[in-house]
Formats: sequence, C-alpha cells, structure tokens
Amino acid sequence: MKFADRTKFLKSSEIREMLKYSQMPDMISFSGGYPNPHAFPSREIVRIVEKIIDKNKFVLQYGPTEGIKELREALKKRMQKKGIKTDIDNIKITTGSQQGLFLLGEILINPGDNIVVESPTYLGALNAFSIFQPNYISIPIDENGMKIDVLEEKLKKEKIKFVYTIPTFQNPSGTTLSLDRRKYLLELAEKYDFFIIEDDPYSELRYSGENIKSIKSLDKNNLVIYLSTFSKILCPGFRLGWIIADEEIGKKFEIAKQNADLCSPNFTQYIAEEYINSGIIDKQIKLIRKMYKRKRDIMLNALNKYFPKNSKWTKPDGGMFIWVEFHEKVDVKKLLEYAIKEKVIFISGAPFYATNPKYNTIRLNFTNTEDNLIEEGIKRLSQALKKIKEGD
Ligand code: PMP
Ligand code: G9A
Repeated sequence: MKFADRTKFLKSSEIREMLKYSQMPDMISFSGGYPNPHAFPSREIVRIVEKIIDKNKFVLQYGPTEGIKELREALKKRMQKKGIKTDIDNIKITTGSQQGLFLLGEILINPGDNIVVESPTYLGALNAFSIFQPNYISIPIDENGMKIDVLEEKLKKEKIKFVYTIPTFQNPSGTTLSLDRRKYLLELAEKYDFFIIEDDPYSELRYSGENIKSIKSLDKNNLVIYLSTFSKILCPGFRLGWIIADEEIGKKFEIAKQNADLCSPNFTQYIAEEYINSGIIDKQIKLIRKMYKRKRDIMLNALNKYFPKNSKWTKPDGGMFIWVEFHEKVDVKKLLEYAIKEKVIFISGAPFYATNPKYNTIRLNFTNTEDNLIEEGIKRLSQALKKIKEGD
C-alpha cells in the first residue's frame, strides 16, 4: 500500500469540487462562500504596497512563525475594541483560519477523542479534524444556535475534548448563538473541563439586529480558543487569519505551524497591518455590509416568491449563507443535476453534517452574485425543483 493509513480519513471538499461548475459560462453560483470581488479594496492595496515595498526590508522576507509583531499589535487593539483582552504573545497569525483549524486538530485530537460540533457545521472544519480521527458528537441547532441543553445531557455521560462552534452567522446555516446560550456553554466548559474553539469569520458582517458579545470576550478562565480571518473583511487571496489562545496552547500551536509552513507571508501581513492602522478597514467593512445586506434581502425576497411553501429557510442577520430545508422527499443530489442543467449551483447540505446527514438540505451563498442575477438564480432553482417533482 502506497499511502499512509491515515489517508483513509482524507476527504475532498464539496465546496472545492463545485468550483469547476462555477467557472462555466452563464452559470449562477450560490455555491462557494466567496466574498464579492467588488468588495475587495484593490486600489487601496496598490497604494499600501507602493508605500511599504521599498521602505521596509522585511516585507519580502521570511518572518517569525507567530506573525509580525506590528500586525499582532494592531489586532490586539482591534480585539480589545470587541471586548477581547489579550497580549500579543497570545495572538498567532495563521495562513487562513483553515490552517488554524488544522493545526488545532493536530495538537489537540487523539484518535477516538470525543469532540462536539454543531449539526450542521462548516465542512472545512470537519475535513481538517477528520484526519486526526476524532469521534464526533453532533449537537442540533435551532434559530438560536447550538442547543446547549442537549449538549449538557451528553456531557453527563461522555467526556469530551472540545466544542467547535461558529456562534455568529454560522457557516452553513447563518444562525447565531444567543447570549444566554454563550454563557451557559462557558459554564459547562468550566464544569466539565473542556475547551471551546470559537470560529468567528463573520461577526463583522452584521446587517440587522444587535451585536452579541463573542464567547471569548466572556471567558475569564482561558477556556476559549478564538479564531478569525481577514478573508471576509479584506480578501481571502491574502490567506491570513489569527488565533488567540493561552500560552501553553499557543506555544504548541506555534511549533506545529513551524513545521507546516515556517510562517505566513510577511508581504500580506504588512499590508493587513496598514489596512487596519490607516482605518481603511472600517470604511471597507461598512461598504461590504451595505452590499451584502442588499444581496441577502434580494435572495430572501426571491425565496419567498419562488420556493415551495413546504420548504423552510433561515433568515440570517449577517454572514454569507442561507440554509434551506426542503420537504423530506426532495432528493438534493438529483436537484443538483437538474440545477446544473438550468445553470445554477449550490452546495448540498449533507457534507456539513458530521453524523446523520439531512439529505433534503442545501446551502445558498448570496454574496458573490450580481444583484440582478440573484432572483434569476432562485427562479432557475425553483424550475429545477419542479422538474424533479415531475420526474422530467
Ligand atoms: N471557518 C469558517 C467557519 C469558514 O466559513 C471558513 C471559510 N470561509 C474558514 C474557517 C476558513 O477561512 P480562511 O481559511 O479563508 O480564513
Ligand atoms: O464556502 C465556504 O464555506 C468557504 C470557502 C471554502 C473553500 O473555498 O473551500
């Protein structure tokens, strides 16, 4: 056998697989959670590069594994404004949050360890963790996020290593964990001695409702490992994220990162630092919110207009996704085949479940489609739905 035994647990990402379809001419893609390219601050990036490239000899150099100090300082201040008090030594820059998830899996998961995930959850996290062979415990969600009372019942019977949660504008469902549940989760983490991995790429993208404190900002005992990313507030092409963790985890994480990629690019880190310190970031986030709010509303209206009344969908206050649950008889695999013919794509819901997938669910991204094509795409999807019903 050529490959290592653990490659049995390597799973390819449905999001990546759909990329080939999204590049076809005339295809309307609601698949990948891609920011809108019009939301990238391209001109500002050019100006920043011109400003720093000749002046700073470190911009094109290798850098420290934990990330450049200047960016960690800028993030420390920014995090403080969000109620997260941290020292720069506890902040580690990552090559996207995806790397953060993978390296956390590497340093925390033993084969067979119980880890708790939301049901559904971000499939990229499941794929990153799975190679380390955890035993997944899935906890259902409702419109207020993970059902913490169901978690508590599990905890009475089983010891767990950590809970992985995307509490704000979750990928894939768009739902948000209520403040009460955040507090309740923290109480359980203390009582039953486990970590919380709080994955927070979307909280800056709020379009309605009131801000809710991050779990990390409520955490007095260093039980929360926090991850965030520049992918949705600057651009994913930079491949930059960060984690905030206590000293012990941070040190081990840093060594794992040394071995993975030595360091994240200095080039993009210096640009990100200037993007924060110049204040461009806040203007840009305002613009992004305005654009995405409009797109969310167009998609919700179109769903109301075209989708069958026996299906239901989430109404997110932010983020990038709407989660649809069809009538049980709808076979989403078939729907995708018909949808591709109608020139519209989405991501099937099943791969977002660690256990017991619901095959009648789909995820719709609303950020990367032109306004005038969102309604058209939903109309095409409803036509595909009608066709599978007719057995066409
Ligand atoms: N976590 C979640 C919940 C995500 O939705 C994503 C991708 N959008 C990531 C992590 C990875 O993001 P990135 O590597 O681009 O920072
Ligand atoms: O679609 C998402 O959830 C984010 C993007 C992931 C990817 O490009 O694989």
